[in-house]
Amino acid sequence: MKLRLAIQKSGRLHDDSMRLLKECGIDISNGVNKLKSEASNFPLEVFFLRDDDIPQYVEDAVADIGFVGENVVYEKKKKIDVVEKLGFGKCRLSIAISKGENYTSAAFLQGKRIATSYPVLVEDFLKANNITAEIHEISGSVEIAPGIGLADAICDLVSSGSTLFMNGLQEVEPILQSQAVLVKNEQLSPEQQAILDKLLFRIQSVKKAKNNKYVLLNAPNDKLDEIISLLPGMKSPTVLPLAEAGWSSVHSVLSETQFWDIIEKLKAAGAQGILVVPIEKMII
Ligand code: PRT
Ligand code: ZN
Repeated sequence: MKLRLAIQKSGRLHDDSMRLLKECGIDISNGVNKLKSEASNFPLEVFFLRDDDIPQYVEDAVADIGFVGENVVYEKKKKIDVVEKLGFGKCRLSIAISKGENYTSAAFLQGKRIATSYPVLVEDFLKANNITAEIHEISGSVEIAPGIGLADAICDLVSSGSTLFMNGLQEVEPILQSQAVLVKNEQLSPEQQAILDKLLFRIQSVKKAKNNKYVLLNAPNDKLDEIISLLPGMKSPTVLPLAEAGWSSVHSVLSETQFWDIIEKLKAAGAQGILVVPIEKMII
């Protein structure tokens, strides 16, 4: 029994999807022109597909699970479960209008023409705001639509914002925050679910490790209590005596979000020789 995973064949999510599998210790030979590939050391078969097709394949149980952007999942409205956010492919789906125009609320869009590749999500947004507008579905280069007179506004994915900027547009309303997620078929067998649980355990360990750093520092013993109180750690920090009398080595784990804040406080409290080391996996 193998679990069948669909990932993007090529494009923005492909490399990060392959990297995540690698970080989970799963070896897959990445034949660029292959439709599928088998892991040599995990019960997983990987299908390489267009991202837009992944929700349908998972609903139809051609694949059991998939890695795909939330924007695609919610646009396609297939009967599949979103199981886990994967932490890559982050972007937002936003309404944008020409730079010179003044947008104060969604009412701006009343009666306007909106070009997008996401007609379902735009329709949902308009409905929720009681607005009627004309949706022009186009499949690519949405950002040029206002310039050629095809639309008054667009709704497209944005990450850095430079595409909008280069086309004289301004982002005025994010309607969905998106990142790659793991989706699954609604009716996995218990055996399939067991394999998925193993994979999820690994993915969560990789994600936790990425969000945390291992910190080692030297502390004068008379400051130990204060320094330890600053460290959240997994349990309590590890404290080892240094060869030099009156000093200890303290080891702990800090999350990325609190990191700089705590490092500054540690320095102020007298910590020295602070080393910060990436963590590869975190099993807790
Ligand atoms: O061939 P296939 O159908 O599989 O690929 P695709 O061309 O449909 O998709 P692809 O590879 O472009 O994107 C795959 C997924 O990556 C999307 O569905 C999103 O979930 C995610 N993603 C993250 C993005 C972006 N960031 C992104 N910036 N997808 C597209 N863009 C585009 C956007 O459409 C716009 O043209 O990048 C441009 C904007 O980028 P900035 O940086 O200029 O703002
Ligand atoms: Zn696509």
